Amino acid sequence: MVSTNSSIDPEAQAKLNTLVGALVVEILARLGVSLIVTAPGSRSTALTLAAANNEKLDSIAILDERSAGFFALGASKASGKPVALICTSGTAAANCYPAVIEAQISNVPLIVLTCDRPFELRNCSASQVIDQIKLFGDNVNQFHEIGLPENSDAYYSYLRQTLVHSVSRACGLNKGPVHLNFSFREPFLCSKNTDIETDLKELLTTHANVVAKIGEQSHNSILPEPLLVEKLTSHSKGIIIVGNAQELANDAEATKGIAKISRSLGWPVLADVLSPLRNHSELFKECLLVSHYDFFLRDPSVFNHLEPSAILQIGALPTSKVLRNYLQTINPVQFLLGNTFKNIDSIHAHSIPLIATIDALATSIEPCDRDNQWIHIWREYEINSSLSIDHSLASTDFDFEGKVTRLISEYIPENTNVFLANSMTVRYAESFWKQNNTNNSVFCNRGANGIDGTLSSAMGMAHTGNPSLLITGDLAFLHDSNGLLNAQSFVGDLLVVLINNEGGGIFEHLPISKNKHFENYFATPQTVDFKKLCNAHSVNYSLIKDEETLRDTIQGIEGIGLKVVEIKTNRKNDVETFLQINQHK
Ligand SMILES: Cc1ncc(C[n+]2csc(CCOP(=O)(O)OP(=O)(O)O)c2C)c(N)n1
Repeated sequence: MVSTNSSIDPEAQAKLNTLVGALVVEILARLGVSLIVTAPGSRSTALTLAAANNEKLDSIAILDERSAGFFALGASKASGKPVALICTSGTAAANCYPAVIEAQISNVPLIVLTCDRPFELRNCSASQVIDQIKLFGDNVNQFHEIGLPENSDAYYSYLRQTLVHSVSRACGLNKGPVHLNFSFREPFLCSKNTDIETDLKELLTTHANVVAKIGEQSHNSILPEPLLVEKLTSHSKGIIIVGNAQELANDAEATKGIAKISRSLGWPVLADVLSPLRNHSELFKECLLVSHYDFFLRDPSVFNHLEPSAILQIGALPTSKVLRNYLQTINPVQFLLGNTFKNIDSIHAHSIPLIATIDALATSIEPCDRDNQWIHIWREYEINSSLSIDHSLASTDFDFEGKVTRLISEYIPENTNVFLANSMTVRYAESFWKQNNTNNSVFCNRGANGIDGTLSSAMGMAHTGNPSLLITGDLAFLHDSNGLLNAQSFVGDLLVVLINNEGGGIFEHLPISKNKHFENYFATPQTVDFKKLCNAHSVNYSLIKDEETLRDTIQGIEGIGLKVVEIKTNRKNDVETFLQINQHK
């Protein structure tokens, strides 16, 4: 046991808090947490200082907890590793909620450490106290109320094993956020004369040892039920739909596994832009990768030629309403491949869960007899659609958002992560993102579809990682303009392509666009001057008006730092152009 005096002695209390904070952070580092995002506050002093002092991991301070939460979320998505978030008590903790929800739906291992008053200061009008017990409800995999620091071997063992349990709940098969609520009694900072180092060394030697880095473990393969494999392979006319499968970004083997399944079954793969597959066209050259389903399935007369008897679905269905309508009309058997026990059937199809990992399914399927005609028909539709879209876009002005998106997919360099904002950004990308062979990963907060936290998520994704590109609408950007506050501590390259159509372009596609209250209550155009906004945050900004400048900017992404490029579009014209292009098939 380390030597501290009575816990009511202020100096001993401060020392105990400091030691406990350091122990927590050290254990997290040893469990595989490599980044901690902190938000300033007094109650969290011990944890924050420990994060700042620990050389085994990276830490970054972010003022706004909502941004901090999304920054941590983006970093965890991109790395596939657990990321921790530390904040103080009160509404600070509540501001992490949107990111927690997104992490829960998207299976992101976010470890939220909120700090709280000790029990004697709760429920008595003490300042900055809210009820933080189970604050995030069922939106976390696990909640732990951590007992007040105590200088005993029993306490330190309890603390270590609670952290082990929490990280394993965050990183297990069903990944997701966990919430630990820590109470700390004042004071938090030791006087300069107190010797911490000797006790800290002893504490870490005795109590920080963990058996393994949970956050870096890969999961075992899960073999599929043979009977279901038999049923799956009995269909010669099938398709594979890979929807929102962002996690494939950190699983190259699974991506190759999908290509192998496709080859073995002889089934084309319809790939949403939210899986990395569209950026791995080379892997699918022996079978077929389809990107333009949203274009050619608009015409129900094609359903007769493209009627599969079975579907293998990986990830939640793509956004495309056109695809959903097609599936509901033909109503084939759907095998829902996954290992998280999540219901990914939002159309209540004639479906059955196929519990397995992709690699295990890939090795369970022997090459089947191919129906070459089946692949040929799909290939014809895919090629013709791509040509038709290119043809239409050639005569379309630069300021059509669909064109900007397609150009980005053509010019983006290899090893660049992409983040797509919600709203029309992700929809235009689904329709216009061209297949390429960059191997790039694509991310989007598609769990809860929020327009909040967009910039911060992208900054988290890009922080100390690959050069990255965010495409965002103006409202999504402004919703999280506090993310710009982190420009100076951000390390990396993030090019923000800001599509400014002066409001919510998505609502132009809805009947409400004809309502007299449309502009004020739905489109809600803002008056912010983006150049001035960027200047105020010392962030690089430029306005782009032509294809060549866009190309040069994108191709020069490495070393760009944080830069915002604004492209002005017209939301009303965009609706018209989008409809016209889709009618030209
Ligand atoms: C947090 C949150 N608030 C509100 C919405 C509803 N919403 C969906 S799209 C949208 C407008 C987004 O506008 P913008 O980012 O400019 O993109 P555009 O529609 O022009 O593509 C709004 C308000 C939401 N999805 N999330």
